[in-house]
Amino acid sequence: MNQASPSFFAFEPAPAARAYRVLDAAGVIDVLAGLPEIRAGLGGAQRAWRVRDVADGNLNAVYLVDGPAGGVCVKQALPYVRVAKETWPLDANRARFEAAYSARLAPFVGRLAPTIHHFDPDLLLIVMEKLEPHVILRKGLIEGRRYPRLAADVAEYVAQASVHTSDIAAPFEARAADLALFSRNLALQRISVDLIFLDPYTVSDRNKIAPALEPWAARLRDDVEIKSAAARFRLAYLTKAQSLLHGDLHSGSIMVTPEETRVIDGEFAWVGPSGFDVGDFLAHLVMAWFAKPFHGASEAEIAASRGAIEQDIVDFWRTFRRRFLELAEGAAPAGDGLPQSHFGDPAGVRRRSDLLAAYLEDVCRDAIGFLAMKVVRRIIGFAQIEDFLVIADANARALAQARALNLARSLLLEPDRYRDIAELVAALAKFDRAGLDPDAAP
Ligand code: SR1
Ligand code: MG
Repeated sequence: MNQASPSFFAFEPAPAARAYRVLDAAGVIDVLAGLPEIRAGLGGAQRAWRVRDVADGNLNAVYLVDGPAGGVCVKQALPYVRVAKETWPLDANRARFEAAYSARLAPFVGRLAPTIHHFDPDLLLIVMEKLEPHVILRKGLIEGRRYPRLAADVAEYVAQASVHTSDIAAPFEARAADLALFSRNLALQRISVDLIFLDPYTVSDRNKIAPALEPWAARLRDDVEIKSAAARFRLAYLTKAQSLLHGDLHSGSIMVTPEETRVIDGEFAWVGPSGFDVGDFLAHLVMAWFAKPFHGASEAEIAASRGAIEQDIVDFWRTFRRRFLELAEGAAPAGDGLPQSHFGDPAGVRRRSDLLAAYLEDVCRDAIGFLAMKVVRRIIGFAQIEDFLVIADANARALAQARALNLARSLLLEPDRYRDIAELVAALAKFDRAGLDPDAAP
């Protein structure tokens, strides 16, 4: 296990000298066999190991390997976008940023992320804890399953990252190191900037637009108020370096059981606005809510699933806010932004609390905008989500998506209506009455 190794942070790829190659299942086994600790953990002879290709996300190869004594998960960054194959080349060095992100957050998030056993900087391959019986959250939500720990666990994860990698708790030298490292994660930031912040508001060959949603796509391209709001959040993403972000905290980046939650896939790591991950997670709960009636469940099951998602939205928001303030109030004196030494007397302590509360309000306002932009990008952009894609009837699918777009537009144009999370939850039912026409908002 070399999670804390400084080599994670030494970003000096020399492609000609490196032994990178795309591994197949047999190649994965051979690599693991050469790692004494992993070999011991799997147990038995190499020929007894069973390997399964379980790649599910858009970008990487993922294998589960089981031996008589245990299992591991192996993730290799491919030199292209997996779902587009060689037609979309992509720098495989993204694995370095994922490994570095995991190492940076491990002291704060502990068991809320998988344990990293090994990183191979040549093969750009991460060997990590095999999560079992965990499932990808998105699949569980589509099946209508309940995860009682989810909201509190993800809130804890995001609050820990938001405080401990910010100027509230980290010395500026550590912040500068994060910026120096993660600002080089350019290939994946190009994807985020294009797919989230630019493509849906313009004509792009990458956009996938259902015919019934063409009027919505035209509205997003033509409405200067929507585009201005989008520009504000795009600029925030590019300039507001508050804390280290996961950068892709959707329901495909979280694995769950009813008892446990693990955040995976930190390859989009970026130092940016703390509201980004908050909004991303909420956006995917909101979209699961709008898609739910079209997943073939009974009325009672739909109502129960939606009620659970609403509760998760509220619990996540409130727990994030509470934990952010608790962590920030107690933050080590190392942070150079709001040092406790400057606010020592009782009046000063109160003033520091006020400043932290204002900081948090700003994070939450940003989160609402990013939530909206994440909804838009999953419906008008390239990387669409199974929550909607499993709806076989194209009209029904477009209807669910149009309802989510109605909410997103309102969040962008009327953010002050959503200062309390209860207002956002109440708006779900309102926009659930929307049709396909963007001019006929409820
Ligand atoms: C090229 S597809 C990229 C998308 O998949 C990832 O999961 C991210 O959401 C990204 O935007
Ligand atoms: Mg991913």
